[in-house]
This record gives sequence, structure tokens and C-alpha cells, in this order.
Amino acid sequence: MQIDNNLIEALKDSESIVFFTGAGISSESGIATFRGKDGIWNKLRPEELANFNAFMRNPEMVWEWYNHRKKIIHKAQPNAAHRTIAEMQNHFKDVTVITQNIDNLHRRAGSNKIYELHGNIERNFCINCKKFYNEELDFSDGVPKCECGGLIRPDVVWFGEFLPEDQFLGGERAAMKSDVFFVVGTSAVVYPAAGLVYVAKQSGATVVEINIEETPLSSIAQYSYFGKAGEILPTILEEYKSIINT
Ligand code: BV8
Ligand code: ZN
Repeated sequence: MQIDNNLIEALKDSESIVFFTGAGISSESGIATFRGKDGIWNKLRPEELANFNAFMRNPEMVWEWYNHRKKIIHKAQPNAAHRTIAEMQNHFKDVTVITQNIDNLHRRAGSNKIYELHGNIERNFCINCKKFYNEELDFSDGVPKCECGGLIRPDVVWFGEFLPEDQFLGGERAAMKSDVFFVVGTSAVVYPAAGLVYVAKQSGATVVEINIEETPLSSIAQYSYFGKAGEILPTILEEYKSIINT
């Protein structure tokens, strides 16, 4: 995969780098995407499960689904794409991750500036008093309840729910400040998350898309690399390192 010299030049003059990521970056860790051929949404429709009414209608079913995903996520390891983004912190002053993923793999790879737009499957809270329960939950007598009697739910953003303001505003600020904005492994159809790519573009950032196929964003990206993130991101970093060390 030939990396554009102009992109390497743009990286050389950059202080703030942002990585906007979706399920595609975790597929090489064995976590199914949403819309891919074996995607989660092929079997179950998002509004059937990833929304509050579905949870209130049948909390057992929704928890069964999140515990199933949690088991897969706990067996998974960050892949070369997650690790390369973490390593970028050693080469650039300001590296930010804005992710739609709830799988915690960026944090496990060593990234330390992360905005989680859609929450994190490792956290849970009471729908009544909002008390957090982040230890392993006990499902021995059904869906776990809070000491106040309220149902405990995963701290993820469901369809029709607002994104956590501090995470979204933090991501928006980083997008506006970014010199190079990487869009990695997302179909960019879920809003307001996908809107951040346009914020970066309008703020003059160089937009770089990495995906195994074209997406609605391919038309606004200055550079599009079609292939696996776990192969392309390490290549870009190697290319960059080889240039700055010469
Ligand atoms: C809201 C957490 C305000 C839960 C998720 C404007 C226009 C249209 C619709 C809307 C709009 N504004 C709001 C909406 C409604 C809705 C929405 O966007 N609907 C879409 C479907 C049209 N948005 C909302 O409801 C949001 N809230 O707007 O609140 C509000 C309030 C009241 C009333 C109205 C509005 C909340 C959305 C958040 C939902 N929660 N996740 C959970 O995970 O269970 S979304 C979830 O799906 C993910 O987080 C992610 O965001 C999305 C999946 O997308 P991707 O991550 O991109 O994954 P996908 O499989 O689609 O694509 C993978 C890509 O990777 C592919 O392109 C593939 O080619 C590529 N790939 C695969 N392998 C690799 C690869 N690339 C590189 N390397 C590889 N190896
Ligand atoms: Zn409570």
C-alpha cells in the first residue's frame, strides 16, 4: 500500500491528530461490526434492542444481548490498529480518539485521550437514581436492581437518546482543532456522531479515510485507503517514521 507523500508532509506539520473510529477498527479483534456481512444488525434490528423502550419492555432480553457482546469483548485483544493509534502518542503532541465503540479496546491499547460518544459496556447505572455500578453484576436472580429498587442498565447510548454532552463537546472541540482527522472503520450513518467528520472538514483538517470499502465519506476525504485498518495504520506510521528519521 503506497502512502501519499503529501499525507506524510501534512503529518510532519501537524500537532493535533484525531482518530474517529467505528466498529470496523475492532473487527480484526474478532468483534462483529453492525452492518458488515456477519454484522450484528443483520440478525437483530437496532431499534428492537438498542433503545430504552425495548429495555423497559424486556430487560432480560436486552441484558442477554449485552452480556453476550461483553463476553466476546472480554475475550478480544486490541489489534494493530488500536496499538498504532496508541503509539502515535509518542510521535505527536496531541492525539485524540473519538469513538463510537463501546468495547473499551482503545483504552486497553494505551490511548489516554478518548471521547466515547456512545458509552462503554464496562459501566452500568440505575435508571432511577443514576447510581453507577461498574463491578461485575450478579444476574443470579434476574436483571440486577439498585438499592433504590431501580433497574440497572449498561452505560451505552441507545437510539433516540442524547449523547453524553461532555464526550460530544470534547469530540467537537478536538475535531475543530485537528490538523489531520482519520476516519477509521465506520459506515458513518449514525448521527450526530458522523457529523463530526464534517466539523473537522469545515475547520480545515486533512480528512483521511481508512475502510475496507467506500462510504458516504469517501467523497469528502482528501485521502482514502481501502483495506484493513490493522494493516494500513501501521504502514502509515512506519512511512512517517522512516521519513522523519532520514
Ligand atoms: C440522537 C451504542 C437525539 C449502543 C449506538 C439525523 C439523520 C438521520 C437519523 C438521525 C439523525 N439524528 C438522529 C438520528 C437518529 C439516530 C440515527 O443516527 N439513526 C441512523 C441509523 C440513521 N441517532 C440516534 O438515535 C442518536 N441519538 O440522535 O439523540 C435525539 C433524541 C430524541 C429524538 C431524536 C433525536 C444515538 C445514536 C447512538 C446509538 N447507539 N451504539 C450499542 O452499541 O449497542 S450506534 C452503533 O451503531 C455504533 O456505536 C455505531 O455508531 C453504529 C454502527 O456504525 P459503525 O460503528 O460505523 O459500524 P458499521 O458496522 O455500520 O460499519 C463498520 C464499517 O467498518 C463499515 O464501513 C465496514 O466497511 C468497515 N470495516 C469493517 N472491517 C474493517 C473496516 N474498516 C477497516 N478495517 C477493517 N478491518
Ligand atoms: Zn437507584
